[in-house]
Amino acid sequence: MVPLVMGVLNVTPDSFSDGGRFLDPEAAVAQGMAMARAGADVVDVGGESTRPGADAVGEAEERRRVVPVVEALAAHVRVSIDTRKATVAEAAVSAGATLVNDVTASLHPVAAEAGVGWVAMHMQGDPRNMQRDPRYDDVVGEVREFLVERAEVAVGAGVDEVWIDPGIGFGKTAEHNLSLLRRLSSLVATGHPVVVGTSRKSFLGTLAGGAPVTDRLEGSLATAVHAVDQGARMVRVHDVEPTVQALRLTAAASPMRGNQ
Ligand code: HH2
Repeated sequence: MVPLVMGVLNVTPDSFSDGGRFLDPEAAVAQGMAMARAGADVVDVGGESTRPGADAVGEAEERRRVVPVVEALAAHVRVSIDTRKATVAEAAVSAGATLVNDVTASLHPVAAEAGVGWVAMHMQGDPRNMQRDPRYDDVVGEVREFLVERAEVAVGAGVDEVWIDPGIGFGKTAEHNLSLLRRLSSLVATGHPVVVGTSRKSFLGTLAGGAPVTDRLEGSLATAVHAVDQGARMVRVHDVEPTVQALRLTAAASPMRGNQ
């Protein structure tokens, strides 16, 4: 199955890697269109940073940031709305978004009501405190159990398209993130399509000897290819063009291609 690429578009002043670059709606729409041309299957529009320690944004301000951008892009590419707020998700869906990307894994009623897809992501704690001292007895088992329960609730509520996401970096140490990546097949085995977002995240910097956020493309590509190799059906990335190219090359060289 051809993996999907979700391009990240943060209409925020403070996102960890592209904060402030796309706060202007015109710049945001241009970036979304460029990602679509580069091969993004979905453009994920967000109006509130969830980086560790980020301040919350008011509902009206978040809606003001995302709605015009969703509206302009939805005619050209599938749009998802990355939000923690039901009202923002509803406004974005009315503006044309067809996927609710939900780091709180609680907005399935919005997706059910609107007849759109839903991504349930795992997070321990909330963005203000999640990286203070994350602890698990069995990170893979706990994340899996949480996501399966959330997915079952959503399916029961009538959501037809349910994705699960381990939430790399959300209340997890570098070692927790690596355990989840090593055993991604355990999430894939649930039968729910898996989406993974490692792009530019801080554990890639840690593993690469302190690489700054501007210097994590290699780690982002390596982990995207790994995730797809393990069965992830979608990767959430900032650098769409290199990711599409890396995934195409990997697919072309895959033994699954047989003698073609
Ligand atoms: N990561 C971020 C935000 N939303 N959604 C899903 N489903 N999976 C993720 O891994 C994920 C996500 C954080 O990255 P980014 O949007 O670039 O940063 P910020 O939260 O600072 O805007």
